[in-house]
Amino acid sequence: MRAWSAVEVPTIPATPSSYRIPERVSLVTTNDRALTPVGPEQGTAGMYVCGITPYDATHLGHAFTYLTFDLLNRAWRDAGLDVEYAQNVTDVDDPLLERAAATGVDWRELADDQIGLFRSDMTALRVLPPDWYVPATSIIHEVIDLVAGLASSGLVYQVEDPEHPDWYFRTAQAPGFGAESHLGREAMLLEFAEHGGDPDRPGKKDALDCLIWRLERPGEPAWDSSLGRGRPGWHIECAATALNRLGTAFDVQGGGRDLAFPHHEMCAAEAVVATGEPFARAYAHVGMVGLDGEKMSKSLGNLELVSRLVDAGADPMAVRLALLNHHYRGDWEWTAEQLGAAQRRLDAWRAAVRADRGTSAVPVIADLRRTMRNDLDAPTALAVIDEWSSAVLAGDGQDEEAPGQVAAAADALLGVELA
Ligand code: 5CA
Ligand code: ZN
Repeated sequence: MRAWSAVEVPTIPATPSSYRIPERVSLVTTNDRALTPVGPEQGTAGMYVCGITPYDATHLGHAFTYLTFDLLNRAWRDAGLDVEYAQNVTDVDDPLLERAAATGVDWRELADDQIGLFRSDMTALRVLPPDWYVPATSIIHEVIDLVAGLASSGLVYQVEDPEHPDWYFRTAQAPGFGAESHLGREAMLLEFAEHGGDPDRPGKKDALDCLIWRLERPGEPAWDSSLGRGRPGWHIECAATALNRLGTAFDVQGGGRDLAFPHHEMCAAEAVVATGEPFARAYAHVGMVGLDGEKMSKSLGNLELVSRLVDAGADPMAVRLALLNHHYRGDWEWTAEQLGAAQRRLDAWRAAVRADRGTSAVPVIADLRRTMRNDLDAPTALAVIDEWSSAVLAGDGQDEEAPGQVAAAADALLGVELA
């Protein structure tokens, strides 16, 4: 499936080597818990970012997550790497089917509508599209093949439930289990219950075992398979999607912080057992965006939507700037004032890049590269451009090329189009 409209990324002038910039992009990864270079020294970086469950419109929390990995994509490209990027769409899962049933809408129609909205939001925000945009319903055969690969490990079984003997995987038996999240068993059980797991289901061999194939229930979509008619579990969807496009040991798996456990740990457990190789080399997680004192979430209904802001007249580049004003790893709360402040910043930057001349772009570009390669420090990058644009608006500098060069750097590294 084509993801969304491609975005042209301008090239920015090279900075002289006297400006020392780290060669590699580094992140504070969840698995290493320290600043770690991510991506190869040269060649192609592989990135898998967990996509939406399309039952409600894209909110600013989702947008913040995809924007974060867009910054990583841009930083890698700027550092001279090619990037292979895959993203899934969880277009068959409990919350989607429950919402469809509750509202009397066909689940497929609901999913397609929401996928459409998501794509137009991503286009408006100038997020570079993934190379593969993969609905779960399009890879059922890949899931079945992966389960077959897992089954030879002896870690796959049918739950003791005569009515619904669904298929499970003995997650906690996987080599290296826990190395991504660093959680102890008690914390894992709590997180599992909170994020789509079923620790209390009778008939499982271990509370942390995860569903890999759910047998058909009346009124639910189902596909024929060697495991019986049914549909995939959640983690196996992402494991199959990533492995079959990026291979094993790809560079980064990303998503919001709510996916660190169980989702990413369990994807990795399945992939490691099926292939004997590591899944992602690094895991990166984005802080939760809140509204009115709670995490913004579809289930709570406390949402601010990209599409609503844009329909109400917001410049999508101001929405992007408002999000970029927060470092990706922290939790933060959305307020309407942040959009006003971002619009004022955007106006100032646009006025500055329209000037005939300004102070040199060379140190500005070096500082932007340095800050973005250092754990995607977007708030500091914004301050770098603020300083340059204030100087230009105060009449400083004689460099006629500087305004165009700063505009190109803001676009290439931050995705903020100023022209
Ligand atoms: N389909 C699964 C991933 S395979 C899923 O979690 N879908 S989602 O629609 O619930 O979330 C999509 C992405 O947005 C995930 O990476 C999730 O971690 C992230 N996300 C959800 N809510 C927030 C929030 N409030 N702040 C930041 N990121 C969020
Ligand atoms: Zn996922």
